[in-house]
Amino acid sequence: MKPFIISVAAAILCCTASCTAETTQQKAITQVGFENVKIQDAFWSPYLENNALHTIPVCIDQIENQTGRIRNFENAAKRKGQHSGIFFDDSDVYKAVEGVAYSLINHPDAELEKHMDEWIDKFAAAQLEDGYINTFYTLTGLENRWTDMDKHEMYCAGHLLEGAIAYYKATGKDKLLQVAIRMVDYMMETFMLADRHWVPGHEEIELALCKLYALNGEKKYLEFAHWLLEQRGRGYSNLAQSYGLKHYQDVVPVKDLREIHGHAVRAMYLFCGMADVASYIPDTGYMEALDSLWLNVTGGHMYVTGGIGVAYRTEGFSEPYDLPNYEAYCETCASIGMVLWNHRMNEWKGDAQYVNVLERSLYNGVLAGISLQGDRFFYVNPLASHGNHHRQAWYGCACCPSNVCRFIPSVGNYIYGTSRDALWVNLYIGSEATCKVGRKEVKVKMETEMPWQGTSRLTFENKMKGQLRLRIPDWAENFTLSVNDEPVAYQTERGYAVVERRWKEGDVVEINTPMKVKAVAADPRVKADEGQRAIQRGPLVYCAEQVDNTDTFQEIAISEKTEWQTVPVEELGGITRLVGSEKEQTVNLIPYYAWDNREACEMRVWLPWRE
Ligand code: FUB
Ligand code: ZN
Repeated sequence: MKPFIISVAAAILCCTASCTAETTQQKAITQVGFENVKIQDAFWSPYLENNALHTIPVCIDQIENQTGRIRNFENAAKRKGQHSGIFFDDSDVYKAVEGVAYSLINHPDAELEKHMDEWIDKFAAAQLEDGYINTFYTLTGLENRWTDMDKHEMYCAGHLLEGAIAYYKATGKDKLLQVAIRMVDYMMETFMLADRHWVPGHEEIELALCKLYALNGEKKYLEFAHWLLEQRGRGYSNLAQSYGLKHYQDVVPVKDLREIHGHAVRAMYLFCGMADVASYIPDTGYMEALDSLWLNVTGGHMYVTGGIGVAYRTEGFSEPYDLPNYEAYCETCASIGMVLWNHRMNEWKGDAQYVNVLERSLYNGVLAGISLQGDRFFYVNPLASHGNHHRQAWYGCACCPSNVCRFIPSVGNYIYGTSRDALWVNLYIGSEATCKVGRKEVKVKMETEMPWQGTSRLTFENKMKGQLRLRIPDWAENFTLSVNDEPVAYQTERGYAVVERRWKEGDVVEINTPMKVKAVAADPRVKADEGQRAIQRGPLVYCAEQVDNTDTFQEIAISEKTEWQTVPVEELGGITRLVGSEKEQTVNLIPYYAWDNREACEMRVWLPWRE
């Protein structure tokens, strides 16, 4: 097989039944939440199982036994004792609760639920009379609360709220939700209603407040999210001391943001909050800002893996096209943020370009952050290593493991969407789903061999009148589409193949997107990738590890003449290897997400290219 050479332009160039909030702005798509999607997939099911079997137990053990995170809550409840760890460690505990909640939907576990109920009792006991909850300030001096905008009080509250909503949805229990709402009400009274300025130094609360509004329809929570967004960029903060205001996206009002700068995870969570608020409140100007920012991020700040945020010191963005490989930071949380943001952009626009980026970040940037067993994690995800990187069970700053814990079991969120008269398929992941198209409940089943082969079949389990919109991945140069084995007419709209008809129970739609091995060239302005190519097949970016190229690693070079073979193997969870040969030379590649699951060794995504 010959490589197909492309030049990528850029850097490598909810409503559920319980929703009562009104959407005033017309979004193109409403996601089908993971709670209505049962994953049954050769690639993804092991990830969900490993999350339940390994990731959640690792997080619980670290939170409870190896670190003092639960003790902090116990001490806060007694209002005495020491605080241990970092000032925002509470957030990891809430993220683990969120992960458990999502996991309980696919993997019910009464004992685990009881365990979480016990944690929740401890959180409730640590809440102050006025509603404030934060173990760091409760134990180090309440007189200092709300004095330093970078101390993540609202960031922790946002994760509390997200965890509480997830736990309520999964179990019907609202004790944690009541704790979270009391904290939110207290924050509203302290700031918005008291006309006191506050710029959260790490965004997160804004998107969480929108989730609360979506859950209970109480407009004041949406207004609080809007108010917080409008606080930014107006000179109200005390954030400048350490990294400068750019780091915190606090230089101009958010509607005027046009170029990306600052801390990557903060930016992603901010953009999610902006998209959420804009979907309810007209004329915010937020979507115009997000359109520019999206072009800017994907046009000069994103790695071929969908990772973002190159700089170690700031965990943030650098100059356009400054994308070093060995030094790439690419925090796992930032890739998760890319998925969350691009998902919202697609909900707004119904344009597959956002899912193309989402898929890139998901299969490469996010999955590289987790070992195949689900028990070890990367915080930074470089695109080349001298063998000095190795996944760890935990980190002093543990935002990434706890984020992975909640992200993996919610991957069902990104597969299907609906609009008044259409069912949208965004990702091809084996699953059974119940979707609301207009007023009609539609059940579908997807079977697929992705990401290894490009054939996917969607079966209607009841009838539906309307459009089926199937995303055509950007890596597919062509595709075929059939219904019940007969070719079918379709139109192409914003990256989706649209087929309209009266669908009957048992109708089978098959989409076939052949996967070629592609040699991807970077934008010439990316100096770090000069004279090199990255290999991609389907959504997966590949890499060379020294362990597979023992004596030849330093001499690896590929060219247009390299003949590629795909070799499915059982190792590393059942990957498809790529073996490239030219004359006497052979190069062995594995998917980037699977690297460092054996001994620590050299690794490269960008490989020398012989013209
Ligand atoms: O500050 C909270 C989290 O810790 C950030 O999102 C990560 O980048 C890490 O700094
Ligand atoms: Zn992180």
